[in-house]
Amino acid sequence: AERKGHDLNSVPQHQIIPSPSHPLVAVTMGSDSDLAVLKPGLALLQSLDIPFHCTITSAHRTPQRMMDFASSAVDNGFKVIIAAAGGAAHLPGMVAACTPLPVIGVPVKGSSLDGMDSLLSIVQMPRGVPVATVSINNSINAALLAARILGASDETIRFKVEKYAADSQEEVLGKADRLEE
Ligand code: RP5
Repeated sequence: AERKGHDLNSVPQHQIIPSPSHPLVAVTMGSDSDLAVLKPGLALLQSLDIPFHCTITSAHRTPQRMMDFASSAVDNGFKVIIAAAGGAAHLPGMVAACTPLPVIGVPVKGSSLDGMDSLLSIVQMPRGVPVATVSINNSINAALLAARILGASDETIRFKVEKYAADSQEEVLGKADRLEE
């Protein structure tokens, strides 16, 4: 697989950056306009030391590229796919149809319908082809779910997921303490 990832804030949106180790997570999106929504999740994957590959595959504008991406995902060594799309967001479902890997769908809020179009398009997959759907624009949860899936068979990643939860708890407890002072 092409390798890409890490500091996406500092590079042009399509540029590929070498990853130090083999990417476990493939992240795809229907358009470069989805990247801003994905960035927090990509940063989180990076902070968890989970290598990822990031690309654009539009289900309707580049259908062959999308199918090639999804159908080669296993052979390319990926374990989980995150797919983000907006509008009539068929990308996650189409990707899931072309791979046995777990697919996490991120509904992207577009300029109309407050993202409900994307949410319902992704969450309402008919039986037989599952897409694990996170809430609208919630790439953080997509990254964490990918980490949990990987963590089921990778102790190092599982520890990092547990540390993330512990840190979140500490943050809330700290806020509660300051509020009660
Ligand atoms: C979808 O259409 C993309 O996932 C994006 O969320 C939306 C708008 O795409 P652009 O018009 O910005 O390319 O396919």
